[in-house]
Amino acid sequence: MFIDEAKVVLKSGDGGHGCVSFRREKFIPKGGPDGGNGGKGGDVILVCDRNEGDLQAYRWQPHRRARNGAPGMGRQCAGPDGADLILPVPPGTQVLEEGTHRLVAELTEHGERVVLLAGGKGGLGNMNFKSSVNQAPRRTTPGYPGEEGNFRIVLKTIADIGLVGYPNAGKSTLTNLLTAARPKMAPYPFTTLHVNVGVIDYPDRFDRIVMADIPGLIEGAHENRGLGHQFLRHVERCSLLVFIIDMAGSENREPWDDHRVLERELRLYSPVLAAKPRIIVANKMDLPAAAAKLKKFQERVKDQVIPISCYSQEGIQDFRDKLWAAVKGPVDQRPKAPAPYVEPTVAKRLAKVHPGKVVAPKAKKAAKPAKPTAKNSKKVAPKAKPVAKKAVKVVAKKAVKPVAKKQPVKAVAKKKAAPVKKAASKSKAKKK
Ligand SMILES: Nc1nc2c(ncn2[C@@H]2O[C@H](COP(=O)(O)OP(=O)(O)OP(=O)(O)O)[C@@H](O)[C@H]2O)c(=O)[nH]1
Ligand SMILES: [Mg+2]
Repeated sequence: MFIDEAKVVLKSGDGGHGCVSFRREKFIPKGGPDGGNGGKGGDVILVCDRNEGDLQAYRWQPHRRARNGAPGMGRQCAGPDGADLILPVPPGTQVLEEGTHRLVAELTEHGERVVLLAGGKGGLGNMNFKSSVNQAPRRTTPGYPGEEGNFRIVLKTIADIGLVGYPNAGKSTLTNLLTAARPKMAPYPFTTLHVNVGVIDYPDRFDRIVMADIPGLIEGAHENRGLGHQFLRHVERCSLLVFIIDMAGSENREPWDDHRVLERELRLYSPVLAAKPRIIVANKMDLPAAAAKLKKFQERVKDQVIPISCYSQEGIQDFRDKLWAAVKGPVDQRPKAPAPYVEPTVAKRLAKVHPGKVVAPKAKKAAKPAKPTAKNSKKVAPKAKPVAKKAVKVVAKKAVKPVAKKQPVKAVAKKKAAPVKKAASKSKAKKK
């Protein structure tokens, strides 16, 4: 059984008491105080261990305590410290204070250590209180008590991708196909009853992507129908959600309805999850009804859809590559978070209150007619210009050219030629 939540009562060790003791040795009378200090109580330490799968151990053994420190001893010997209580937890574990729900610790990296409760300090033995005026002190201090607390340990799986979809959409089949994980797959709803984490290897890129397959969601999951929302916490940390949709509608549902319900259930679970970037995968494309439904789906849902078939393995390689680009590719090419959802009724009310802000589509409609007013005519001028130019050219060709070019040229030639002839006749007269 997969356990992802447990309530625990933890206590760190008490410190050991200080010791009252006096040195007693042959030929050494009144050897003085030699009572040692008490040992420190053990801490309660959480250690993140990737080999831990879930929190089962804490469900069956919720009361845990670290060892107390031992009391001090004679001959100035300190008591041994109490052993720490080491609690291994899987990556992605959160520790919340019971009652207040305050987040106390969060462990995500393998090997990470958090001291949850510190052990009590040991008390002082009487050797610490000797002085010139008190050479035989019988004074000691008691060890400090350890800390105690009630906690709720919650596991939120760490994965890059979370598969979200209706039961029987093919989430586990896809996980089986792409990763070495082997979740159970069968043609009945709720085959998967807990989270399965698989790793998609990209040996050519020397990298990998971690994928989480969670139980299917159904309409009303927020009212605890089906397995409810409880497993959605395991995809809260994912950087990308993959919606798996049965595009063939093999369960007598329409794929666009599935998509709408999934979106709604995510919104009702948490706005953070609803705002995560996502890609839509159309599965079961090998079935005859799928192609036509995909067309209709894309008319209704404008987001990009990746068609695949886990059965014929069509589109799987393309999907692998797109996953890589969406998770590890350049940041500007990754899918963007969807626009915040506004309920249609709220949108109507907002449009009334802020008419200028909310009505972007109406503003576009108003801009289309562009009546020929005085203002508009200026804007339209660039279109009118070429027409005007052509008209001018036509006029120039037809009417102006023959008249304007020929007549003035002849006139000028006559006027210029006349003075030359006159000048030539004058020079001839002078020579004579
Ligand atoms: N024809 C066809 N059947 C598929 C395809 N992918 C999955 N199936 C079948 O669909 C059924 C359900 O598949 P699962 O992978 O168990 O579905 P799931 O989404 O994990 O379902 P839950 O675990 O119940 O949420 C199985 O019988 C699969 O063989 C596909 O591409 N084509
Ligand atoms: Mg499954």
